[in-house]
Amino acid sequence: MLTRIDLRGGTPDPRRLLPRAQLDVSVAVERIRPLVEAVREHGYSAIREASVRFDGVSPECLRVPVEAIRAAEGTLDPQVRAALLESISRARKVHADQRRADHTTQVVPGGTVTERWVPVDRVGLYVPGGLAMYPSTVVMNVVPAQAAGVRSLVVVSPPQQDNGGLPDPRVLAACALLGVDEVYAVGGAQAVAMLAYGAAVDPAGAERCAPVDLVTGPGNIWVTAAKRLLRGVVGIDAEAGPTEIAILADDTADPAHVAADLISQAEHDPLAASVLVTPSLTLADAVDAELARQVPAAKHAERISTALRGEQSGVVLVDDLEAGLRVVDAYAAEHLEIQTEHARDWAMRVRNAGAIFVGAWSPVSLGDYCAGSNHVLPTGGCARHSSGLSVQSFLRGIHLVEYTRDALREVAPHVVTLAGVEDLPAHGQAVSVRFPGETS
Ligand code: HSO
Ligand code: ZN
Repeated sequence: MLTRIDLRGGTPDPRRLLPRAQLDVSVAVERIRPLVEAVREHGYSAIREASVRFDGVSPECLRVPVEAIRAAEGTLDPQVRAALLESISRARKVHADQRRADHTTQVVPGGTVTERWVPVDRVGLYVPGGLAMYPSTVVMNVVPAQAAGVRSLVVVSPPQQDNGGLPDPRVLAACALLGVDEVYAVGGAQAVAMLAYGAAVDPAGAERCAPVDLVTGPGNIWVTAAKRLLRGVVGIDAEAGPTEIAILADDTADPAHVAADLISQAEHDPLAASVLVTPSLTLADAVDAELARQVPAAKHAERISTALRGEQSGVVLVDDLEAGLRVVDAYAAEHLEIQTEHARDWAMRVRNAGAIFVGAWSPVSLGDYCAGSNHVLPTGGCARHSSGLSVQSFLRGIHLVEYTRDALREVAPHVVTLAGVEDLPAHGQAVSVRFPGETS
């Protein structure tokens, strides 16, 4: 079922040969540009028009009433409620440990630099509502923002036809469980534009969504395009593309588990990527047999087989695990599972991955919901330079520079010299003016 890519015998540049979807966000950027402009100019009416056109429904007042958020929590199935609370409490544990303390470095006697970690003031969290509903994504966005100390948090999520134009009730219930009460029934590029520019949210203009400082959260290609277009007007966490799983496995892996894990992420999207990297032909054959058995039995069989047959998925055969390590590093997967002997040792040597799932008992879907880790992770190879969402994503480090007269005087000649080298003598003057009569 999976395409085979045979890299045995070695290859100088595995990155070029690895399967990966080519998503053209720049084309989407041009398509949404007029809509983003319209939201900037006309606010409410442009948002409403886009919602009706793309979602087929929209409430007149785009802000979800607080009573509706509470009511959604009231209708939550007790089992779902318990699972969400477990997910929240595990995520809170991990994210609370990520908080950074301010730190002062004494550079010289009388000269210090303090790094103050200050939370972003107002954040907009995008929660998708297309092929699947993601109350878990509310948890993964809100928990780190709250742990960072963000004061003003707003959630946007597309209106649903079957919920009277409000976002999915489970998404609203998750907001209630997390204490978020500012929610808008807006999705797509128009939601990102509303967050970036701010807008009235009812026909009379009585209520407004104030602009945010940072937008986080995954979304479809239109959301991604709007984030790219508006980066700079507003802060953006990352561009989240279709989900990916890579599995580095040897003969010790259970093919039924490997197949189930590949299927689990393929379930998200026909463009999702599932990649197995293994030196074992026996395992590759066994996983293929398992896929042939498990995929037809899956609820979303069509979506899954499209994803697995797509150019972005496949089995990569390698000479040994050392070569496999080079391949997974070149791929830089959003999620990497290591199902090998001494899995932790291999995991510790990986350089590029959004998150690593170690051994037979840590599947990606545990991390999607209840491991305590975050599931908003870099895709499309961005794990080479970026990390997943964390408390750090919502903090800014501000340097406090504090020098005494003596400490400044001591370093003054160096400042004056460097200012001269750059032909910016006024820079030097700003220091020497403080020490009249002294030549430097
Ligand atoms: N695997 C997705 C997150 C998710 N899975 C949400 C299920 N619900 C991207 O990390
Ligand atoms: Zn998932």
